[in-house]
Amino acid sequence: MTTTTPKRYTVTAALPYANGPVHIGHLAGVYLPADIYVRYLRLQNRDVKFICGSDEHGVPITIRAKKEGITPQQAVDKYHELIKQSFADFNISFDIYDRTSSKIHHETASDFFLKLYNDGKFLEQTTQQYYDEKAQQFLADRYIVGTCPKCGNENAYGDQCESCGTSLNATDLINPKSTLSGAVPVMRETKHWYLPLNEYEPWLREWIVEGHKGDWKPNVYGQCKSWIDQGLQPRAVTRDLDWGVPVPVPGGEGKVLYVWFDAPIGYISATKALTPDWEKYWKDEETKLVHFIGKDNIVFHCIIFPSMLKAHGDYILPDNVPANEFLNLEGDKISTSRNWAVWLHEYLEDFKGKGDVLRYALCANAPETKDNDFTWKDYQARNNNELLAILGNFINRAVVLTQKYYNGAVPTRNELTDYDKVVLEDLNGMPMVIAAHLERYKFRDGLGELMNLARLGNKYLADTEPWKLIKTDEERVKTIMNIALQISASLAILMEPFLPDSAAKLRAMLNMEAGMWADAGAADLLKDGHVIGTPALLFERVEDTAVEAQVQKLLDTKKANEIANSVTEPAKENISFEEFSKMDIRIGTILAAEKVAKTKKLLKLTIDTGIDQRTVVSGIAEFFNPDEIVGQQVSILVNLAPRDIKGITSQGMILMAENADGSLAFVQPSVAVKNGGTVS
Ligand code: B3M
Ligand code: ZN
Repeated sequence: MTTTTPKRYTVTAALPYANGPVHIGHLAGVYLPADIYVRYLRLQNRDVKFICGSDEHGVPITIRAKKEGITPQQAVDKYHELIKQSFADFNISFDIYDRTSSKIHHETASDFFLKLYNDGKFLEQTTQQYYDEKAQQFLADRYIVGTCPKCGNENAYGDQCESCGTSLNATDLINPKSTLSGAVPVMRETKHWYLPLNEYEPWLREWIVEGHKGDWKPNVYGQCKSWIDQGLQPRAVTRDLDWGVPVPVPGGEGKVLYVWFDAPIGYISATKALTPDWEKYWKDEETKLVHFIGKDNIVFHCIIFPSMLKAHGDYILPDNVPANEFLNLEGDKISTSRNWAVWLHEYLEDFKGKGDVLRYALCANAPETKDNDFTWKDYQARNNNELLAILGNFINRAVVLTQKYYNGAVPTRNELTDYDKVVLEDLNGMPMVIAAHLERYKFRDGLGELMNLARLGNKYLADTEPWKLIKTDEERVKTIMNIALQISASLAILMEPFLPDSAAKLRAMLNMEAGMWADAGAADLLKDGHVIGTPALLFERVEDTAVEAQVQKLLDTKKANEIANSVTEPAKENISFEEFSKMDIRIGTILAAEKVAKTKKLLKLTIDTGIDQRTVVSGIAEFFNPDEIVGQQVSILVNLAPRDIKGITSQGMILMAENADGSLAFVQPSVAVKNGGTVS
């Protein structure tokens, strides 16, 4: 752990696969905390580079391309731009958002591999690997699924079980199956290069288990320790695939680097692309390297990449890897394939200009220590009860009253009461309190303290009531408003890492320059006589209709998934034509419909069957409004023996089609048919 202030920082955020858009889980887990951290460091005037980019290799990309019927290159071009734009729209302030298909990256990754190869750091092994005879290809990583030997998850990938986080070799899977053809794979010989992780075990134990105890987050430390305790094995760093960085050594033809070998090197390549000074950020012990990632990436960033860096020898190691847990959505795991997500680009279409609100809701409820749930109700409450009612309300009072009483000029303070002194002291201590949380990657707590400062301001105004005092004690009001304005100005600085758009708005309202962290907390941030700008609302109410529409969108998704996944009932036993022709089915028209009293499901229908007018009781009330079905044609089995249902004699049965979600539809003729027409 670094105790003194490091000379500089290299902060990385996991490179998202360019195989789909990004959603709130990505933002909450990785990019938002990383951005808050970096913005805070910049306000502290620290030398920092914030590195990210698209991960454009590996099976996740080729699978997506195949699904869309495009080439891998076309797929990464498409999603790289989309992801990059989403991050920009949410003010994620990367110094560079690069991509691993770039020339610099291919060279850097290739050279890295060559150095390890030349230094004899790899094992070269020919082994039996799974091969899909139908697809004629070796099955690496996500091309193969099977049961995880550790936790029993039936959909573990060939390189990792996403359920328990364990890193796997394809041959570890129980009941392996090709995801390309569904075939059970066969074994075939192939040569690969392995990083002997077992040799790094003693060093990893010393560096992590002993060196980072109490310093790395418990979830990260715990996972690492348990892997090291279970014993590490050599891990293949090449693959039989045709998409990726080619293996640059003899015998490597037709093979590429494993995506988890090249992707983390992408952090280095991106820094190279950013600045000719890149080596300072990767090779100087006085640089603090921090990786922001999601929990499924822990093994790669804490065990495998550090072992690669160690084997290479020229590079520094991460000082910390503040991985977050997962964010769920309305009680369900976020899933791209099930479209169970709030996509960042879609959010901004529905909530224009409200990027900060999502940043706030996600940070306030961040999955820092355990999985958390995002709900639209919570989102609305965070906006209406916190941003609007606490922060927005305080700023609005301070700015509006200053305009009203002093035409916007900051009044001079008079003698301070004890209460004023306590408030100014609390204000003064706030930057340190928030900083302490952020330095320890506790972004929720940092945000909580920021809101406490706004609460302090609100309480101060509510207690002192300048709007009443103005009639009796104008001098006292000057002091109160001055203090309220100093709190507002500090908020404008301290909220910048969390809410950058709103901070800019507030600065404009106060007519102040962007300040540094060290300026915040001061009692004279706004000088006497300084003229502030015009009041504007920082936040708007989020109405019920807006969040209800989002919930409806998710319900529609759920329904669509249920229908797509439902199993069709198997066919019944054969019957003879004679048996079928016993049924007398006619077309009739509904003449009247009403609910059967004291039942939920039953409607009493009067049907013109062409033969007669008769009563039928039908269990369709949950799906049809009686008024809306009058006049519709239906198919009716007219020779079903009459039955008594709830005291009504039902003569016949309406034929219904049942959808996968249990909803019902009439079986109707495609054009109008004369009542009594037979169905056969
Ligand atoms: N692309 C995995 C992911 O998106 C991977 C991260 C790479 S970081 C070097 O979850
Ligand atoms: Zn597992």
